Parts: sequence; C-alpha cells; structure tokens
Amino acid sequence: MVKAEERVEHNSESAVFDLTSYLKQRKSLVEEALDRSLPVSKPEKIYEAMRYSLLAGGKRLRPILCLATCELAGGTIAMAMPTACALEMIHTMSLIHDDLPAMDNDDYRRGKLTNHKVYGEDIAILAGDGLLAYAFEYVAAATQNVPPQQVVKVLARLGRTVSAAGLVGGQVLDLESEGKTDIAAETLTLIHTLKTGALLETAVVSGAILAGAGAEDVAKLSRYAQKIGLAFQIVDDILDITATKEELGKTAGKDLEAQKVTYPSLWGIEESKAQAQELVDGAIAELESYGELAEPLRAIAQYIVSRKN
Ligand code: GRG
Repeated sequence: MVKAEERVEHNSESAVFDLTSYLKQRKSLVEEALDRSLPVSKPEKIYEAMRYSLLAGGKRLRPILCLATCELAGGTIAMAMPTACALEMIHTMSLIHDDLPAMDNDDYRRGKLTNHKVYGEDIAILAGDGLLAYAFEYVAAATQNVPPQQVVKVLARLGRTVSAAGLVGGQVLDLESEGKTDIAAETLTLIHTLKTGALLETAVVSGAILAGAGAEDVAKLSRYAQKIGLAFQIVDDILDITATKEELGKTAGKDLEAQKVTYPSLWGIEESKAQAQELVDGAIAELESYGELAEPLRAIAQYIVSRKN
C-alpha cells in the first residue's frame, strides 16, 4: 500500500509513482550488493566489526540516489553499484566515528548497539578506517563497463568529499561549535553542507558521472542535491525533537540535551518545516527538463521532508 505522503502525482496523465515499492526494491538490491562486497577474511574480528555496521540497515539513501541518477543519465544499475556500495561504506564509517566517546558518544545507531559498544573503541576506530580505505579500492577494482576517466573522476570526488573540505572539515566545525549559543544560521548551514550535504551531493553527482553525463546535467543535479541535502539536515534536526528513540533507532533529544544550536532552535519547528519544504520545491524545479525520467528523484525529494526517521 502506498502511503499518502509518499504518493507523488507528477501530472494528471502520468501514472502514480510508487515510492514505497521503489525504495524497498532498491534497498534490497543495495543490501545484497553490500553483503557480497565485503566477505569475511582474516583477521576475522575486523571484518566482522566492519560488516556489523555496514549491514545494520538504515535507509540506504545515498546508494539509492547514486543508482537513480546513473539511470536518469542513461547508465545502468550495474555501472553504479560499486560506487553506491562505496558511498554506504563511507557513510557507515562516518557514523561509527561520530558515535565514539571522543565525538558524539552514542550507544545506539540504526536500532543496534554502536560499533564501539560491541567491539571496543580500538576496533571501532579501525573498522571505520578499514571501511574508508576499502570504499576507494572497491570503486577502482569492481566498477565495470565505465570509461576509466569517469571512474577516476568519481574517485577524486569521493576523496574530496571525505576530506577537510568535506566530512572531516564539517565535523571539526561542528565540534568547535559545541557549547556556543551564538551560532548564526550561515555557520550552521556551512557545517551541514560539509557534514551531511557533501556526501549526498557526491552520491547524486557520481551516478551521473559514471553514466557519462555532460557538465550541464551535472550542474543541475548538483543544485538538486545541495537543496535536498540541506532539507535533509533541517528535517534531521526536527526529528531529533519530535521523534522517539524507537523511530530513530538512536538516542532522541540529543541536540536539546547538549544545548546545540539547530535549525528549530533558530527558527522554531514550523518555520524549519516551511524552509525544508521550500528547499525541496526548489530541488524538484531543477529536474523540470527530465520529465517522467526524474520521477524517482522527485519522489525522493518529497520523502526527505515527510520521513519519520
Ligand atoms: C570521513 C574520514 C572521515 C571521518 C568521519 C565523524 C565524521 C568524520 C563526520 C561526521 C559525519 C556525520 C555523522 C554526519 C551526519 C550525517 C547524517 C545526517 C546521518 C544520518 O543519515 P541517515 O538518516 O542515516 O541517512 P541512515 O542510518 O538511514 O543511513
């Protein structure tokens, strides 16, 4: 059954796009590929720790976006799957490190105990490092039927995304902002653009690059991704206040407890919701030239504001 908030009618003539089935099918394809991507080897302990977090569930939004833009740009799922898996390896390693006592210090993630709670801090750090290194190896070694210069472009983009110009830099700014109450919306947006937006943008753009998309399409899709990335983070901040631990699969209310500046703390919940919806509308407007082909990306954008976890 298609949930009302996930049903997207593009126009009166087009069929209803069933996002629930689409996400379910794509998630299961990605999870099978992730399982195959990282078999247990020796030393077993580190492979088990890496697989524990990599196969712990989650929405798989980044791989799903990568596959969707590859198809939109005329490529196939097979061309993008190694990169889709690598995006999830990078995302997962960032969650493992983010949950460590030295950072956010969380006990639960994706409804399970965090990596360091099960394997200890030393192994959790190494599991993150192992996933990060393997993500790059996997794109280089497993991508097939894509011209090598396109694979190199994706590898370069992934490198920049995790670097001090991306996730690492965003995390540093976030750590520096802790305990400060005078953070402006612009600073908050910079933190989230680096911490959350950069990987979502790379997910969207990589799929297009692998399919051989031109500069104009890459630019349009980048703008789509930047807008959904920011909307995603605004909704994340709202959910931290409104959702339960069970819905989130992790501790709720952490931002309030840490007295962190968030979008709802600056704007209030209703205005934050309105801002997120405005960003999603803007993202969808970037897809106009693609017609029906972009239906999955439109529906995913709407899902970002209606999601409950
Ligand atoms: C990248 C070298 C390197 C180190 C990591 C810790 C760190 C540096 C960065 C923090 C990045 C971080 C945790 C950003 C938050 C991103 C975010 C909104 C996560 C939640 O994503 P969802 O909702 O989660 O897609 P699921 O579980 O569904 O995948």
